[in-house]
Amino acid sequence: MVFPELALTTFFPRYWMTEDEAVDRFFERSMPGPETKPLFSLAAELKIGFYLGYAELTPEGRRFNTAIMTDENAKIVGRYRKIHLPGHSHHIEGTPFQHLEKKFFDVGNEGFNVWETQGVRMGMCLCNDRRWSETYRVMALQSAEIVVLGYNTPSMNIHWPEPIHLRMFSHLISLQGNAYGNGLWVAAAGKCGSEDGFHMIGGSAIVSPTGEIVAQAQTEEDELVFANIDLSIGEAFREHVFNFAKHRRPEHYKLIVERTGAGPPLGKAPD
Ligand code: ING
Repeated sequence: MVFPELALTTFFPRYWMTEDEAVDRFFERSMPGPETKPLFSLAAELKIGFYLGYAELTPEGRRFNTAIMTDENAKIVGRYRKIHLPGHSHHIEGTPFQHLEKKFFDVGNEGFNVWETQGVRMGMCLCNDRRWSETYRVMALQSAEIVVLGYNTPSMNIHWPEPIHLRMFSHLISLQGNAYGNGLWVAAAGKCGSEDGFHMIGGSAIVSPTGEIVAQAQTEEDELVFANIDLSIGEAFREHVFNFAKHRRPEHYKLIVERTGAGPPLGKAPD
């Protein structure tokens, strides 16, 4: 069961406030905590493992946009702290809302990992991470079979007048292209519709390693998007077209880790 990003609270990075106020109102000090214990108990009773996104305050006072993954006994087997934090940390004038993830959260400090649970190798990420190909490649290089993620995607772009249909298009193509390019199943759950009067896109979906969408939310209401998936489909892609060991040439990829931002071209006239 994949729940969305920041599933326990409103998407509070849309609001300007101090970090202390955000911590007081929206961050979990323990997981499970008193409010989430019933979710863990029911999941254990039903033998359903789950992914849950929430705002994490560590005992040392670090703040992360976090997700946990449990096994079928509601035992936490993995934790992921969001690495690609979109938006800004200063106040932007003249927009209907902010996007202050860089203000309220530290960059995740535990990397992109894959866990073996319930007989499946499963990786996790969060929202904006799904737009970056490196996210999936690092997990596919750990032999992931499925990547699960939650998201909160405002339908309005506060930086430029992006046509609204592109918000759904870029969301889905990020899932489909990267599922295909890494031989992965991808399951993404969005918190959507009007939250405090601010609209977020729906489009929760389950995507096959073929890149095809096998199940997708039809509304912006509460929905269970479900599919019986065949993990062996991914094996075919990882064995042939995306057989990393056979086809990848990391000696030619070094710019990917050497450069953070784009730099000057390297092309030269042939001898
Ligand atoms: N939300 C958005 C997301 O990546 C965004 C922010 C939307 C960034 C569209 C760029 C383009 O879906 C979160 N919470 O990351």
